[in-house]
Amino acid sequence: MRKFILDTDWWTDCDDAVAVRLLCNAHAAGEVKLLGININACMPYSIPSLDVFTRDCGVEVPLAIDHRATNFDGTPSYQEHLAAVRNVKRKNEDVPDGLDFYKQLLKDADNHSVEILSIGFTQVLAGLLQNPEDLKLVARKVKHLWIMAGKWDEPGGREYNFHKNELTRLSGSILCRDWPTPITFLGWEIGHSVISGGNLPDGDLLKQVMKDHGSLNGRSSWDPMLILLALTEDPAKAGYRTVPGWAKVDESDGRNWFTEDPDGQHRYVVKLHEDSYYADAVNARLTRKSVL
Ligand SMILES: [Ca+2]
Repeated sequence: MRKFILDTDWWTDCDDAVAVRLLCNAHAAGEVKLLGININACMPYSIPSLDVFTRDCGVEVPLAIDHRATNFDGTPSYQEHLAAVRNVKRKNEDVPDGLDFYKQLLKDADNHSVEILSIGFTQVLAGLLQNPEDLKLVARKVKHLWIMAGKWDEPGGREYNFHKNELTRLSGSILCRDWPTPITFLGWEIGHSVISGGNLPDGDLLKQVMKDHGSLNGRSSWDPMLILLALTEDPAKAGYRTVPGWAKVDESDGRNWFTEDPDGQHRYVVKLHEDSYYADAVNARLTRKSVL
């Protein structure tokens, strides 16, 4: 069975919650194994809200957080409310730091067996590349990195996950330069106009999240589209063509660049269908499967 680790900012946008619901449903259905989730932006309700939300999806997996990542601007809108609706089992202080979490999960894994899903900032993943031993561990255990980041429909594109601040620009630059496995990028231009999560039943916690975010009628689908692409595995089956080559992020301004090369280890996806095709595919997988 395919094994995944999710890296999410779980921060100001609600498409992370749509993505987590989709992935938890796949795990609860026995389709894939979710080994754990790391949050790469930190506020007091980060782990409490994710703990409540994932257990509400019938999933209880290891959680972790970058405890130092408290300096991202913005006002997260749904976490405090989520943490208040059920008993919280885990708080921020109860979970390991993101780097230790990855090292442990990867040490325990078979070679080339783990796929990483990144739908937020990349400083923890880039942090794994700083030490030669950790980098070897990633090269040995990770099979593929699927990442929502970048804007690939123009040279020098700028996108939030890479461009947000000095730390994310540097991390994106390191990640593109040094990450040792193949990478699939899903860019800003793919998910922006695909609106999902707007038809949820009353009483669904995801509906509460969408409402608290001000997106009751749905939200752009960057993160859930990345999850669905990774779950489908073959981009052609998920409705995309791919462009192979090498991605690069400029650490000084956060702009991203792509050099096409048929032998490149990186690829970005391009949509082959109308937006409704992808929105329907995401919406079809959002119904909560079970509750813990
Ligand atoms: Ca995100």
